[in-house]
Amino acid sequence: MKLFEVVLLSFSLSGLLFRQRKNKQDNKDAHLPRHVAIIMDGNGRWAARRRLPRTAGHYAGMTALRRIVRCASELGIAVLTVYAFSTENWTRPKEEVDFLMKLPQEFLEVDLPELKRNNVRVKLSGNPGGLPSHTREAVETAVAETANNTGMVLNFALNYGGRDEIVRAVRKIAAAVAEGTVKPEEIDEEFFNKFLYTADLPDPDLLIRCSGEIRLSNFLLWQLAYAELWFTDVYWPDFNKQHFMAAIEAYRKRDRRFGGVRP
Ligand code: V0D
Repeated sequence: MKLFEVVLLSFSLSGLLFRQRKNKQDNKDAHLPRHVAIIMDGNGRWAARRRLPRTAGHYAGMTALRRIVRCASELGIAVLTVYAFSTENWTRPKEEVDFLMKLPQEFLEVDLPELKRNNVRVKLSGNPGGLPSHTREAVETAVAETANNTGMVLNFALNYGGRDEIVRAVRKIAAAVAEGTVKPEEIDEEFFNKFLYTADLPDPDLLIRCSGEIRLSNFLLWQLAYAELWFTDVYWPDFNKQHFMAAIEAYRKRDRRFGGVRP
């Protein structure tokens, strides 16, 4: 992005920010996405480029996450979902997995007071059963301590897989049908949605993926059905407010063109 573009974008978005601050609920006119989902990719490559261990990339990724959480919350985004750890990530070297599993504790020790001050509600999407107890307990504490907050939902996709989520939903519904409490005719999209981790959330309007990969990688397969997709070559640890705002701005332009004809 060229300097003048950054300056221009900052101006147009500071106007947006001002409007948002006045009325956080009413973000319809600004065409802001209600729900933004992010695949925080490129931490390992960022580190390799600096001849650093991959763990240093993950750590730098956490700093980037802090930045974007602040920015999204200030803008008045209702839900921010971040892909922190997939069901496939267990195949990584044990040392790397062990390091990653310590990050929720670290993040929350540092950030929970600020998240609380900013009225952010922490949520987990994924299978908590497979997590080490120290990781699960850290996340569960954060979820419990922010349960009554009414501001932005910060949704961590942790031990999450899109197909796994769908299979779990099918299993629960099949059991209910077998038991006779649900009739097959009752199963429609709205009904099915209630069995997903994200049952209480609107679908993402915008998906951001960093680091040049143009894939979904098993992320929110059901929920992303109508999302705008935005890709960038920037590695996640380098992802900043300007990049985030460029993605939001691209969404706003596309959304305006669709007007009222979107589902
Ligand atoms: C590493 C970049 C925060 C992506 C961000 C266990 C990869 C930093 C959390 C976190 C990770 C999760 C739950 C929670 C609070 C914080 C986190 C993981 C990886 C995987 F309640 N960053 N972060 N979790 N990285």
